[in-house]
Amino acid sequence: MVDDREFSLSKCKLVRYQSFVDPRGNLGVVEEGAHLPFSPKRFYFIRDVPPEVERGWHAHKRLHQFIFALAGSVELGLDDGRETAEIQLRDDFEGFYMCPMIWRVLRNFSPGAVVGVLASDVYDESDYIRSYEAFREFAGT
Ligand code: T46
Repeated sequence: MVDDREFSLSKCKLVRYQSFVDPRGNLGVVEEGAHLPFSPKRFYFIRDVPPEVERGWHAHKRLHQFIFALAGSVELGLDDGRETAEIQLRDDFEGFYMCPMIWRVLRNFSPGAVVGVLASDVYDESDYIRSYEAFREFAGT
């Protein structure tokens, strides 16, 4: 069981990251310290999601992540075992810092959406909690 006061939705936040927009196009910057409260060790992205498909349906025990729409938009359904929230991310230089122990569902990917994720650690299946009941038990809620 983890200390649920340590990781809750109140610890997550929308973060506006740096942008440089000029006639040549747009350049976005996500940097440790300035925008991320963790050191990223991994980047992955999700694209070509068919309409109506939902991804996620899990939580992480220890992983911190920063999720942002590189193109299009996506909705995040979030649950810390006590509270729920819905957040829409768009390709507007704003991403979502997600602390550990948040159950998440990604849904309503817009056509052509590309979702980028910076993660605090390398891939580790044992960090996933893929059953909601187990998540609530682990969270002690
Ligand atoms: C998350 C949401 C936002 C790897 O082998 N390495 C990786 O780094 C990742 C992220 C995935 N995989 C494999 C594991 C599965 O066989 O790729 C396959 C699809 O992963 P998953 O079903 O977990 O995908 P999503 O979109 O449901 O979840 C992903 C991340 O796994 C998860 O950490 O928070 O995106």
